[in-house]
Amino acid sequence: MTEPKQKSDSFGPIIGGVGQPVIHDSARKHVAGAAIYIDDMAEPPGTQHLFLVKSPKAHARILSIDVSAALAAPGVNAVLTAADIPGHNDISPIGKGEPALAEGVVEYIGHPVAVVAADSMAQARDAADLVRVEYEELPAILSIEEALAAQSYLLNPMTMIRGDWQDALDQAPHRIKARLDVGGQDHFYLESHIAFAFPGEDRDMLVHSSTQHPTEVQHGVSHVLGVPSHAVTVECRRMGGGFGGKESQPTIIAAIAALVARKTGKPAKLRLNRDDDMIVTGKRHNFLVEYDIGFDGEGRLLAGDFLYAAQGGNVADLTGPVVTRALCHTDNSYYFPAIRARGFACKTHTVSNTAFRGFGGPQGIIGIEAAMDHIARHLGIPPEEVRRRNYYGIGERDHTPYGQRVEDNILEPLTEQLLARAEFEQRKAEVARFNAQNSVLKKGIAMMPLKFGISFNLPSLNQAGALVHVYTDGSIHLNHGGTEMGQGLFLKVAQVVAQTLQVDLDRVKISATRTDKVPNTSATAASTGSDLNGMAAQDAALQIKNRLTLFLAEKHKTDPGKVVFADNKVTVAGTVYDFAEVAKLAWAARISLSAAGFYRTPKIHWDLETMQGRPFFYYAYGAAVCEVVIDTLTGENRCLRTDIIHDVGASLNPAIDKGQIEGAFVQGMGWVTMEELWWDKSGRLRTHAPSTYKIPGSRDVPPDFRVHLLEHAPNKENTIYRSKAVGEPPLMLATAVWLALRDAVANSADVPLSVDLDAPATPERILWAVEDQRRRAGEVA
Ligand code: MTE
Ligand code: LUZ
Ligand code: MOS
Repeated sequence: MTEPKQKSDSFGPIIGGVGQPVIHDSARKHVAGAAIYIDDMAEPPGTQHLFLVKSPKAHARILSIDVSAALAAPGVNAVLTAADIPGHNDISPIGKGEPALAEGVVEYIGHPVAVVAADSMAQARDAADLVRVEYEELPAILSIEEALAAQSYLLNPMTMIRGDWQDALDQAPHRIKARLDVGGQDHFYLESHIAFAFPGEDRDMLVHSSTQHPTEVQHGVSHVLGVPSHAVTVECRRMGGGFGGKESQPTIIAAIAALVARKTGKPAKLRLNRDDDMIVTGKRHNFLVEYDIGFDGEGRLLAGDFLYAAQGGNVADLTGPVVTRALCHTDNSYYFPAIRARGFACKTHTVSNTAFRGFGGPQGIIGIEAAMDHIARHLGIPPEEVRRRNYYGIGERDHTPYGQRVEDNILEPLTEQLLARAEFEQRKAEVARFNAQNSVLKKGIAMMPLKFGISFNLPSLNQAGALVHVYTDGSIHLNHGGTEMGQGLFLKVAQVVAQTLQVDLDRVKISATRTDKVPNTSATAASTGSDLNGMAAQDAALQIKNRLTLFLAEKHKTDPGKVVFADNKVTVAGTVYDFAEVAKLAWAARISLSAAGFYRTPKIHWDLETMQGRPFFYYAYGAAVCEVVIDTLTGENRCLRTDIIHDVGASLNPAIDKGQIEGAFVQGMGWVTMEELWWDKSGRLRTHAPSTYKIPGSRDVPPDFRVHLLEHAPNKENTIYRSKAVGEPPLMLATAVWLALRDAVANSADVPLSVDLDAPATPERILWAVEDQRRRAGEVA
């Protein structure tokens, strides 16, 4: 990585332009503790600190709420419930009927019932215990199986069909059926949910929210307060991580903070502690996956019938689009001549699950990867070979189950490169040798490809705006609809503006996302932040550049084509201006130096009913090889080496992109190996702190970790500087760790057999799988 350097006077490339590996704009502030997060903001006198009163029942009717004892407690200024909401108690992102505070019924353990506002957090927390709520318990549905049996759904079941799948299945020479349980995942961002609301004059409200989606927070607050959108301003400078957990969930937190601010007339801050964050807010959906697949003797897919059932929790939230994306990734990189895929959004009395990096894609992909592994072991063909035989073709065998053609397929050359770099064949032989010599430790190795669709599955969300001002000293203010959660979006967009106006990066001021600067934005999600906001910012910068160009051409009585922006200067007819001089001259000539930019993704369309269309502008590709070792006596395991080649098109910032790939992979590894959410029989989450919920630490990172960006691979579609989205896709490459663990389990028995291992592959599950493997091998032998 490079830091913007002092540069010489000679003409050259700008510092910090597109493609340069510039460090994150806040990197130093992050490590020095100088970056300001919402909880670091100075608190005005009178600030109210909030604590939630939460349901102890999974499903119950609220008979009465008595707040009198809590109200009388020291420091307490208000105790509010749904009855105090002046507007509508609804913060749904898509549908209807998702209350900010429980009303009439509670639907999960942790459901916010009331909020206590006090002079300190400790006082609010103590008083929360004094709120008396009477419940009448109702029957609860706590699992996917129970929901399927009761047909308890949040949305109508979805079906995606291509070809005569039933006939093709019946005719197939080989057929296997299996079922896979796929666990959820807590986001575990370092900064938990927080909102700080400031009441203004009239009925105005300014809310600082840790959110990926300021516009949705604005809508939620405006609904709950019963005021127009123009009365609510939402600001977010940065999040301490979001990972999808702050796509829809911040609205609840912000609406409650704003409600208190309105009722008390004082600033109000709601910050969830770690336990409350894990108990009160949604996670990655756990899925039940069933597959029934038909294939030929070479392992080529002929047909598939897939069922994806997601645990949605108490309300729909984003479960519909998550299941849609799972269905759109049933294929991963593989061609299905015929297929049916069904999706179920199950309603359960558990916390509402939500977006999480990959957004259903990981659950879709792990299903087909389990099936690939299954086919390979059934036929005795190497799994990587079965995978490659099923890759989408070029110009043929290129239709996805949802009707989009795979036009930018680079799977085969990418795989070739990876297998060579990873010395795959040689290491596979070494793994076999190791296993022949060791009875307790067993190794496994696996390769998997990845194809991930880029764009929100809902076409209307693929739009963005930006606002650029040039000041007369040549400095530039940049604002756009995207939010910063550590992924480097602000930096990438600033690089785009620097590149477009040909000025050094340090001339561009990165500023907090605000709903009054750029309105009606989409969530920063679906990895589209730089694709969308980069284009919108470029549009704004180009408008200003064009005005400056016309102004100078006229001034010098020459052709606009003769005006050249390069290296902080503008050259026209032999005269060289500093960029700042041009800004000052243009101002004096009364030329506007401010512009609003806009972008919408072309080519995409989607039919919700038939589940056919072109939902994705393009695909991001990648592949990974992982080698693991397991201890067959304890189930303990370790990823020893990982090789990745990932496709980011022409990278906007290779340092940031590499960091995204490494981070996503390790987060994915946590999902498939160690992060286990565990609810007890009453529906209470028992893993709600780092003491019981294990995320990967620095020593879980593969000791030999080789990440490469695919080179010379500009996006074939016209994206911002031909780059590709990177935020989510590499998470799914961690499925290769899980596949390698399955390989190690298979290798723990003398007879080659298919493996039965769910996700996450915790030490217990690996141990059971090894025992199961050896037992079945014994039966066969
Ligand atoms: N990287 C960091 N450091 N922190 C995050 O919260 N979120 C991920 C990914 N990378 C995240 C991250 C998710 S879920 C998405 S959708 C993308 O970043 C969003 O940002 P982008 O569209 O700018 O890539
Ligand atoms: N679709 C999608 C969405 O593919 N990714 C998302 O993050 C998303 N969010 C909301 C609605 N649809
Ligand atoms: Mo990312 S799950 O799309 O916020």
